[in-house]
Amino acid sequence: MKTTATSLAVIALLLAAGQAHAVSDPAGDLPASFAGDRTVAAFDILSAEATFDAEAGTFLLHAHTAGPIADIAAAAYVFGFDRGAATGSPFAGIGVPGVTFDAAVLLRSNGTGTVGGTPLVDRVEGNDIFATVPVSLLPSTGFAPEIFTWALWSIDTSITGNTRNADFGPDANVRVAAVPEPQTWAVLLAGLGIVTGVARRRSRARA
Ligand SMILES: [Ca+2]
Ligand SMILES: [Ca+2]
Repeated sequence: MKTTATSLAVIALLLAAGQAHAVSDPAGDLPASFAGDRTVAAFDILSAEATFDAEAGTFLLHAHTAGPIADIAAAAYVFGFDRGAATGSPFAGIGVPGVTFDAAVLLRSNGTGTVGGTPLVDRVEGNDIFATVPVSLLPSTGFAPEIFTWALWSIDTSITGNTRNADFGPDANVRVAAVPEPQTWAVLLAGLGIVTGVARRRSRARA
């Protein structure tokens, strides 16, 4: 019975490992420095994720906001990546010292974006914006793609300078998630193997 419970716990972990790793951000936390319209909910990031799909060779980007995105022409979302060569804290002056990047992916509310000088297509659905970026457009500057770190910030494109930055989520760089996560799966499957082996030995011992 105990072994069955452990097996179920391992299976639950396996299922959890297969899910995406969104980073949550509080509602209503726009920095005081933001010079745009603070009542526009599309600027307020509630969660974000950047996932590296090694098999497809792509980064999957997703932001979820407190309000509809397509209605706000000036809204855009920047995923800043540290590919290995980022230095400094460009937003320390507005109270966000933990964000650093050496590449930026810009996603606009009208379904277009850019990475470096290359145009991108993004997808806006209600309060969500998505994009798929080939790893070839974010070449390494020192890190392997699965250990790139990133942060997201929303901007009002009608404003220039750092007062256009509406919300940061996460407020400091985090590592990309990976799908599938080979090490995680290997460890969990090995764990399941041990649990199954123990159960077999116990049932043989009882017989
Ligand atoms: Ca927020
Ligand atoms: Ca925030």
